[in-house]
Amino acid sequence: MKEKLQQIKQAAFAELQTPDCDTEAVRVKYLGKKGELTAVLRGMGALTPEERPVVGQMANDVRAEIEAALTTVVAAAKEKALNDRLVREKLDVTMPGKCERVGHQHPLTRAQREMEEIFIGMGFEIAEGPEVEYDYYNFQALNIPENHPARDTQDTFYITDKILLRSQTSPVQVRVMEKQSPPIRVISPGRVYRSDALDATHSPLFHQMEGLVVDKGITMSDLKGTLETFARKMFGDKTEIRFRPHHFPFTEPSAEVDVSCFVCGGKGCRVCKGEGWIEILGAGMVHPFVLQNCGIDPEVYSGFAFGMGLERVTMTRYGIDDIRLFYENDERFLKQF
Ligand code: 2NM
Repeated sequence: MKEKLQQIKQAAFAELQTPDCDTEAVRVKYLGKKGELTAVLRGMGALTPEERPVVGQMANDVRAEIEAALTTVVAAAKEKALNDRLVREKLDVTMPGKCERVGHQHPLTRAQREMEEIFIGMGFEIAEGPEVEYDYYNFQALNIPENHPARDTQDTFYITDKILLRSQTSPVQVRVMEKQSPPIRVISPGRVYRSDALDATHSPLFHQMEGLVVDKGITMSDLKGTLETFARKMFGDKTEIRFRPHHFPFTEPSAEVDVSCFVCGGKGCRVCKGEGWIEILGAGMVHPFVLQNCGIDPEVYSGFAFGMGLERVTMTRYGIDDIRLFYENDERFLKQF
């Protein structure tokens, strides 16, 4: 029996020394309820009374030694696992950080936000509406009946006979006039569409900002004052504006509006092509028919409206010579703003 105990101890120690030894299995196999050491203790009944305490003591010693060895091996395994992890997850806190690349607003978005701020400062509200519009709102309500020549210059994309992609943001203002009664002060920025081939100055999708004011006693001088204030905030305090007679079906009288060149101040340079003036806006007094179409009595109320292309304003401002640059998302272009 003593030899058996020595064998158990040696076998247990040998197993504990094998690499990646399953310590729990060793514990069960040798020290468990059905383990080898327990089996020896069960057989002690066959011993003489003199032998019993000796063998019992020895069995206890063997158990203690195996337990001690187990504890050592388990502790060593834990430490090795921790060391492995520390090596694997090594972190050099002195390394330079990774720099996140921060984006910024697109030049068109910036121009739009800037204009919005200027008009909000003058008491305007922002109005939005659908890009897919009824022919009625885009043309008819604006005094452009079927077969009107303005339908050619504003040729757009048709979804059906009666539904199209808006060619201007004025339909938004028609919707505002239908819903609200004066006083009305809104701007409507947004995407518009024209059936134009893409080249350096044309795009089938571009952006407009239109404005509308309707109230009792609104006159052309309100229009001039509003646009002058806008132009000076947008292009500089010294900017002058100039009205030239024009024709739009939805305004009467109508004008094209120039701003004095913000580069040369009016002397004539490359940016204004020697003119001293840069055309940026269309404007006029809302046609009585348009007011009437929207349920506003033109005998009581009058209004002015204006519209400009965001691309055009932004191109002039930054000296951009090709409209396509706005839509290509080439970082070499976008980074410059
Ligand atoms: C322009 C030029 C002139 C305009 C007219 C209207 C409405 F809805 F009130 F009739 N909204 N915008 C207008 C007038 C737009 O863009 C060059």
